Amino acid sequence: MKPDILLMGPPAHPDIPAELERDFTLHRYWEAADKPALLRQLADLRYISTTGHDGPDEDTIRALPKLELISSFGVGYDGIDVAAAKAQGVRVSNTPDVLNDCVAELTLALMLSLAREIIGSDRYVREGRWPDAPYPFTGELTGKRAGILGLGRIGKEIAQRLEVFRMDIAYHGRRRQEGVDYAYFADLREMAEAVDWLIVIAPATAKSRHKVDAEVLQALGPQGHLINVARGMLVDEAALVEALKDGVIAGAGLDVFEDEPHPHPGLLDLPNVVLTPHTGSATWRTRRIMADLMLGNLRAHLAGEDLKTPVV
Ligand code: 8YV
Repeated sequence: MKPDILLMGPPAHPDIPAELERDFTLHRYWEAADKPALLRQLADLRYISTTGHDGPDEDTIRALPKLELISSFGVGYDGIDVAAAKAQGVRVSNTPDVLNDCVAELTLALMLSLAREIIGSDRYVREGRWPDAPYPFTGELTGKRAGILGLGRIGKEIAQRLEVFRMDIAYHGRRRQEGVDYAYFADLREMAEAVDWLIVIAPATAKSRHKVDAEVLQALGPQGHLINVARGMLVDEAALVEALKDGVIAGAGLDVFEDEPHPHPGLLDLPNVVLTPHTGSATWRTRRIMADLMLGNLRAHLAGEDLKTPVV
């Protein structure tokens, strides 16, 4: 008999349910009308498949005393109570590294589309305004200064791509990194003041909530742009809307939001923002590799082998 597995939220790749069903009997948590009843029915459950946003939370972990592994799809795991899992001896795995290129690519896409006003230009052509006058000049990335909040694995891929644009690169994080030549700022506000582009790619933790607040935006200044490809909670979205409206900063490119899938309504009418629906890793190639790694961790555990990419 196949063991049970609980899929917490909608699959992050369309093939995941069928692929899980090869080895497991699949239960869909988010679709269950009576979730406590489903957890009672699955009291002997050993495996969970999830993403970094769909849990499980502490109560769910506690309701499953035989749980062995939470295999998550995605690098960030802020939606999973890892401390509760650890306390109960439950392993957690994620899918780091395999999405670095993809997220870095979207970061550049947001930056280029803001700097060169791709969306406004596209509208200009479609609206038939080109014959009347050329499109107004725009900014560009070349030679500008970028500050990366969170120079981790994805942050470094972003930095490499920015080097190609001959941008001056700085970073802020808990500490200066050995062997990294980019300028280090111990203070985020000071970095924001020194750069034209502030790029957020740090993990969501209790300490990183609203790290980019009104004061940091003020420091970024009227020529400055904000990019967030990490988690919405790192940026005070209400303060960002005000800053964008009042010209405190020039613009923003956002792939993530505080209350997904509901961006702050104030963002929707602003011409100086580019919004994408959390698609940093959402390409066929990358999502396939992430799915393989999420499934690979489950299969490794089933076979009694080491997890490929453990969190705890
Ligand atoms: C998600 C992400 O995995 O990796 C992360 O941390 O945020 C994404 O790649 C994706 O949105 C599926 O939930």
